[in-house]
Amino acid sequence: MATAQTIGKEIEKLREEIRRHEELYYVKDDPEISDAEYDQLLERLKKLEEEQPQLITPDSPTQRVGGRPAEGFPEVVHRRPMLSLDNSYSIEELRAFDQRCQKLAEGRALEYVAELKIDGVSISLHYDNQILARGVTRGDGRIGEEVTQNVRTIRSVPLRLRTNGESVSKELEVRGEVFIPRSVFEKTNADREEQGEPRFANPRNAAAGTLRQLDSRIVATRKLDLFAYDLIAGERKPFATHWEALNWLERAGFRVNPHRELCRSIEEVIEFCNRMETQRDDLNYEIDGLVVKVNSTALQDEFGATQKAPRWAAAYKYPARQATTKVLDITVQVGRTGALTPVANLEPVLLAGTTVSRATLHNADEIKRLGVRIGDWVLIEKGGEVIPKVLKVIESQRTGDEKRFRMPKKCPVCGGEILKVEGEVVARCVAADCAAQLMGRLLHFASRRAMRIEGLGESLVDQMVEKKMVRDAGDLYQLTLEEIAGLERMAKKSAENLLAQIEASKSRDLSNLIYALGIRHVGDRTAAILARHFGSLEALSEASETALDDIPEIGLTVAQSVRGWFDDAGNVDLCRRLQTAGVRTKIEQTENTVLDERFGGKQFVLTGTLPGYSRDEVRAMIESRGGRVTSSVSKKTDYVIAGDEAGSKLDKAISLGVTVLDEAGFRGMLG
Ligand code: 0OX
Repeated sequence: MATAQTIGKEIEKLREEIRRHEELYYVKDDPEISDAEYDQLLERLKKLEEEQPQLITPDSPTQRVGGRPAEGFPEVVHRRPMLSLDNSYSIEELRAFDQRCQKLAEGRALEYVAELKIDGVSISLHYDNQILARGVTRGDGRIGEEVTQNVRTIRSVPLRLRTNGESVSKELEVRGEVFIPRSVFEKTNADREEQGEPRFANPRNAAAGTLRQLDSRIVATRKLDLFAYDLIAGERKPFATHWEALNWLERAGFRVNPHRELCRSIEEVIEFCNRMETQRDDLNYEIDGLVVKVNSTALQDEFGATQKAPRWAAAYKYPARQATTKVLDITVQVGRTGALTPVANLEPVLLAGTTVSRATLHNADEIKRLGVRIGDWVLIEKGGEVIPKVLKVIESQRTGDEKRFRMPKKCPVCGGEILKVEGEVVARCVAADCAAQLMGRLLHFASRRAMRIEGLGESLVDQMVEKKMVRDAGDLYQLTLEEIAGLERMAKKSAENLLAQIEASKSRDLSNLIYALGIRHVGDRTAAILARHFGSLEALSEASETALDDIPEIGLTVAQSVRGWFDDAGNVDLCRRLQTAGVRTKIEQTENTVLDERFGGKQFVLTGTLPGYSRDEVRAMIESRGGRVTSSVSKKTDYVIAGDEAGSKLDKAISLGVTVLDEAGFRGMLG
């Protein structure tokens, strides 16, 4: 029998454990357990405290809304606390939420708004006279951190609200969820790995970590995004319904998640919930459930809140997409840069509707951290990345027959040397003639954002490399119809189509070609900047490291990488053969000169000084992207870039409703 004393001991132990995980999660952005496991610990603590309410202390993790703010940014007290949500884990619990609301409504008609629960971090945005004044993180719900500069880099946060002639309150607060799109999350982690930094565990940690970056230029590169979900004017809600508030937010210039529904009963909410669960993987952001809110703001006020959460809203959490299975083997893949990625080959298991037989182990450090061995039972999770990841080893299932895994000393594909640079976590095959690297390079060359050679997929490239038909991308342009038609599963018609695709790829833009070369650290945007700056492959190949580093958007890492690539005789030969084959290597008059649609055809006015740039530099950056710089502000002006000691042009811009960017905003726009 559990006595009050033994329960007391368990409570203390649980609190300690939860506090430790909260610190890992909220302060260090480096959780050790899954959310579901954390929720279980907290639920257990709540249950024990309910049994022994006299043991509840104000410092118990059940008595606060969330984690505490990290150091480094000024603290701000939220005027209205940013409450968290009560979680439901089953449809029955959702119905119970409805029952509670029905009771509180005392017979009055109830409507609900069902929204997606974006797996990001909540933020509060303050607008004074329609201008963004402050962005504050949720923090512990009562006190957050001021991260205005970082928020400004989020493109979907309007710096000025559009009022469309409606009168609006002088002080408005917009709340929303900051998140990192899946595609950006994957790239961010790949970059971090390359720089020898630890991977973010999930998109939410990536968003939280990014928002707390002290350098807003780094934030700008991460492409955070925001969905707005709440509107407050002073202390009150300005609209009669939440639905109207969401629509107003959209009109004011915010991104409001399009997957939302006005429901007349809880059954309609449940239907929405089931429908969205099947669409979950098609979204470019992570969701972990949905949020149901009472639509009438008068009823919201009436229902009020508990210490922790409003009574008029609830979160429904989708079941965790986790499964346990056995690691049959660990193999190593070699990518186009020679990077070795260990992969767990799993006993096939059904996970969120698909059969999973592989999970990434990322790198040797990750294997060490997890302690995973061949033959282990592991917990895997399907999260923001394309392939599932191993969360942890279930040590209690070990038999003693498990085998430790060691990263190979030689490349598993070509037998070549492997190099691990001090401070980097990734080991690479450095052999120049590695077939796996060549395959990766060719697939990258043919990919959509590069030379877009449709039909040149894995199986064909594999055969071409195997038969030594191609040694580099230049050889693709020497292939004959007979050679292509001679490959397995290649009908004459398909061979003709592929040849036509290869021919068509010769006239892609210079920026596509530069990206296609696969130079490390040169993504498609950097490639576009280089193309515009140098105008030809030849000029780029001759650029010194200093000349490259002098380009405002190019850093030293990229400059060194580009120079190093062109210093390699094999690469110079590849460029020469591409040119001889008739591949376009110059910017042509006909080439799309608008690099970025945000600048193309837009009118800019500069006022004041930007400490990071000279006026001429700012002008050049705008014009090279297809924008125009004019001297006076008018209704036709699209953006005013206001630096230090901005003059009357800023006042005029504000009075005319023209979007105003400061230096951080401008950098954000440059990407
Ligand atoms: C989300 C999300 C979070 C306002 C009332 C209680 C919580 N993660 O997408 N919070 C809310 O609502 C607040 N809505 C959401 N959609």
